[in-house]
Amino acid sequence: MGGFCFARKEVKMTYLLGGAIASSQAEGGFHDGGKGPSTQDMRYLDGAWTPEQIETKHQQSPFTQAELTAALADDDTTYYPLRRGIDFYHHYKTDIALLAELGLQVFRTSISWSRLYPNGDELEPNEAGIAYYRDLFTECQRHGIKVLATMIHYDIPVHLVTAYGGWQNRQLITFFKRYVTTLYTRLGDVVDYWLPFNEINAAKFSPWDGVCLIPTPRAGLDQAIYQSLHHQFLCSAWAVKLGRQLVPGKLVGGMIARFTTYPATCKPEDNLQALQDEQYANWFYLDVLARGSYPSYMTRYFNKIGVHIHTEPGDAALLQEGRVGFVAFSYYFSQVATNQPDWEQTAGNLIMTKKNPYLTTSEWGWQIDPVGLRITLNQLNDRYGLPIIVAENGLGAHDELTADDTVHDPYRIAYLKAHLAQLDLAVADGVNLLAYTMWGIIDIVSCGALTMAKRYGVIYVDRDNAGHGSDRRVRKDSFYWYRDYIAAHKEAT
Ligand code: BGP
Repeated sequence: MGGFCFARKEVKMTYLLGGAIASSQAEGGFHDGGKGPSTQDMRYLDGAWTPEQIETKHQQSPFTQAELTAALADDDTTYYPLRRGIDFYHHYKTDIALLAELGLQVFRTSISWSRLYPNGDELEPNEAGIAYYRDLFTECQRHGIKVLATMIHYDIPVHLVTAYGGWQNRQLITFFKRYVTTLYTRLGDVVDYWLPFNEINAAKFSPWDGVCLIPTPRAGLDQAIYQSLHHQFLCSAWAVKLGRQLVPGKLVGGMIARFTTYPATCKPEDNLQALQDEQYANWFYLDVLARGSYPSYMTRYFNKIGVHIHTEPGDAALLQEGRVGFVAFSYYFSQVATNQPDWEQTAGNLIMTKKNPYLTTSEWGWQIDPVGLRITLNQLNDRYGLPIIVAENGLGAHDELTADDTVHDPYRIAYLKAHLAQLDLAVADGVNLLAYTMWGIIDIVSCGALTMAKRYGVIYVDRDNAGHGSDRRVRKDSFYWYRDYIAAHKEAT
């Protein structure tokens, strides 16, 4: 007789434990190896623009090529944190050796498009850029560390903004296809997992980072954001489709910044608000990437805000064909949804959010919520049924180098311990977890705060906010704790 039973079986914790950085926040080497200027190199000009900030800026002229050139020229007299990073470009061999000492199983970093194509629209790549990433990833492999490479972590060559208007221009898809083909053919053998875009929902909450929009009048802002995003969705689909041909067997994924959202009360209106916040800020992006079409709730939303996305024949089929092989997210905090206007606010990652009275916050006001990580993992698993990568998670804090030449960071250990425990619980819940890459495994320049004051790493970097310091790397207490945790995790798998 046929049938099945749910037998008791041991759940294996086979996911990989790792660490993550991004090229624009770590590499430096701003002029080296033929690299062209990227939009993140220019970030000091504008800061991270929220729609509200853009509204106040929209009457200013957008940057001209002349302004950009002038800004690039005074590079040697002024310290721009993102241009200098932590000089990972010149330290990667010793940094990877430290990560190997940590026992890291997977390392996530991004490739700078402007290192491979300084202007973005050239026909041939810059060989020095390819050689750099080949060396870096080969070094990881040599130490038995897998590589998760992000193709675009916010930055694109500046020229693509000044000459083409950035992601609003459909022509960027042609340039991206050239870039991604080069990535697969020249680096495909030394990369294990690919992510076309970091936090693709940044388009909405941080338009300069997400879709590289120069100041746009409020009236046209939503239209510009969603049109740009449509082009990014198509690029992601191309990355999946070309990946199938050029790097068969390798997974290409999609990523959002996850804003786990709870209704403030059991009032139906708060629940409706939570549902819609989730749809517009989170699910929309992964629904397109993982399900391969625009969800129906966005038709209602686009009608409401007056957005009409220009599509071309073949777009819908491409989105279907280019569905991602895994979903990924960054997780730093959870938030509350309510339509009660006077609810207390606090900060979140590049956004303001509503306060949850049951949670404590980081020094930057971000609400610390380990259980929310388990909830999110379950939600993603239920919704998409795909492997999942926690691509970013960590605690930004002020660290102090002590007289005994280390950093005592029990707060970071407590944070990691609490969040990592939720991974095992989620896997026991049935979640298909592929990997966890802790954010800022080595101290890097903070993306939102644009300083070295906000540190995430288990490895301290001797560099201050003004750019002074030896760049010496120092193991923090959390280094030894994470090393032992990874060792025990490996033992258990
Ligand atoms: C994410 C970005 C990262 C990183 C992180 C922490 O949104 O993908 O680049 O910076 O946030 O943010 P911050 O550096 O502002 O603390």
